[in-house]
Amino acid sequence: MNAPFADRLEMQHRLFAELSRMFGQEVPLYDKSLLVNRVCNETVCALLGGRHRGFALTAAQLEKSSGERHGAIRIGKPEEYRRIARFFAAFAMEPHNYYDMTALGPKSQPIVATAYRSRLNPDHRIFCSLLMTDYFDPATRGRIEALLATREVFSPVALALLDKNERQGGLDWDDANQLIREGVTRIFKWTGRARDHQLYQDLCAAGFKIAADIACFETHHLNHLTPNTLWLDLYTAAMKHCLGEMDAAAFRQRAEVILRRLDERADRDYLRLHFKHLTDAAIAAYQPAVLPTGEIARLAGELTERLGQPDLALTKLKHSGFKDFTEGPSEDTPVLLRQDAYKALTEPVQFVQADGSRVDTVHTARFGEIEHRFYATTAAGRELYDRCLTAADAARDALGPAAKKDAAASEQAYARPFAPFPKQLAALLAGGLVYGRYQATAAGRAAAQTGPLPSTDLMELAQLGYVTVEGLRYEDFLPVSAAGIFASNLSQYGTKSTAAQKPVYTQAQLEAILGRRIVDPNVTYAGLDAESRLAAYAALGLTGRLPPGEKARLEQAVALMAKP
Ligand code: OOG
Ligand code: NI
Repeated sequence: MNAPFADRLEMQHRLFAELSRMFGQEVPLYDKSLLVNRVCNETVCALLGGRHRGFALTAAQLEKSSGERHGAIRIGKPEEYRRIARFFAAFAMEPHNYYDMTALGPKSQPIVATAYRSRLNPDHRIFCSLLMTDYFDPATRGRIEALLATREVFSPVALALLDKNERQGGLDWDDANQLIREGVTRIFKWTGRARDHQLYQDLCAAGFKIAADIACFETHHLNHLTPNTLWLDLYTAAMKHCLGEMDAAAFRQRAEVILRRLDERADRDYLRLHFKHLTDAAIAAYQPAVLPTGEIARLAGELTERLGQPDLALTKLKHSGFKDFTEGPSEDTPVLLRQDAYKALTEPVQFVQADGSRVDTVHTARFGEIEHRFYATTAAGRELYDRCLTAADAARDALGPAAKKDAAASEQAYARPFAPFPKQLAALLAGGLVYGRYQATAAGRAAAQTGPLPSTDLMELAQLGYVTVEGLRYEDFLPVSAAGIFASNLSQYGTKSTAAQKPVYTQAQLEAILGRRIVDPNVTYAGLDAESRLAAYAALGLTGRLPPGEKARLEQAVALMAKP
């Protein structure tokens, strides 16, 4: 049967384009940060064009390749949480990973979370938190739950559309557009209205700003919408400059340092990772070149001048400054993801009290994050990352207040513990630290026709030109980074449970709320890696020469990925 249903991926793109438009109207600084990002990305592309002759992006391609977004919402009730899962299912977005934010020691928050995305080649994501009310003492819990019990975020129309989507197995475009409208005009919209000012004040005073942000508002307002950048440090410096935290001379100097690093590292693997639309053949056809002397200084100067134009005078907008430190690995370690943000804005809100009276006040929650994604780590890679991260955090903490004042010293202190991590894709793959995708080349097939190949090692075969390799990109989130983001935006480092005993939360519990399993993204990364290895071995006539058990192991990884 050929039902005339809207394509779910097309729906997803529309939803996120509309969310971005909604958020840009709600938060002018967000719109401006997108412009700062574009200007920085143009500088990166100019450098790439000088280094790889033939590389160029049109404005439209740049716009498209930077159109990816992730947003975050915070939910109060299990029933709402399940509805959100049903909403995103209509857009082919499934829950990935379980993030227990209550189990991060002093960085803990009273929430658990999952993130919605497509399983393969995701473009968009939503980090979705659920407030755990039993984290609180019974009196506070009772007040939060009583308030939440009286709110209805989904309209009857939205609920009917969710039912219809499930009953029919899809929605036609009229219905799809209606569901998107429900999202941007109601479910995720900021209204500036809130309820129960007393509870709000009590929760904030007790150090639970996050609970206040969730319980006292009428909708699942989007609290940030994060674009991707082509080089995070350049954007961060540019924003600090535009927000008045770094003068033009300092920015220009910093931009030169950053662009020099980019020049060192922006090899073909960088192009492969950052530009999905480029084929291997297109990338191979670019002629490697050396930038002319003075080119980096020229680009830095040009960028400084552009950022100084009146349309980017962000000091004119009300803001709370930029985050102190970037989350994630050191800037030279291309794994997982790096994130940064301008801090949450203080915005006007009006409380409508039970007796109808009004309280005009302010609320600080919505912020402006940016991210830069790198290679997905294997279990061994992740373990190494977690170890390096702990050491890097400690090294920076040891600097004390100097860390904020001396950016270069703090960058160095943070990078040193990451020294054990290889910095190049080939070494990361050879060390079994990241996942890859392997493909036999025409040369490899031809060589395999004439006689047995010298090795079954894919990295060795890649050196001979018989195989191409790329790294899989990390498509998920990092709990410690998320905790750092929460902490900076709530201006609260973390929370402690006020229940008699802090409850233990589990993935199974969240799955029961969702009414479905949460996808383990590592199974997908491992499955994609294994599938490509099997195909490459088969194409090169190597399957029979694999070590005992290797073929079965790879087939098992592929089979696991296919499970619902
Ligand atoms: C979610 C914070 C987590 C990320 O990128 O790690 C997050 C929130 O602030 O609600 O978005
Ligand atoms: Ni985020």
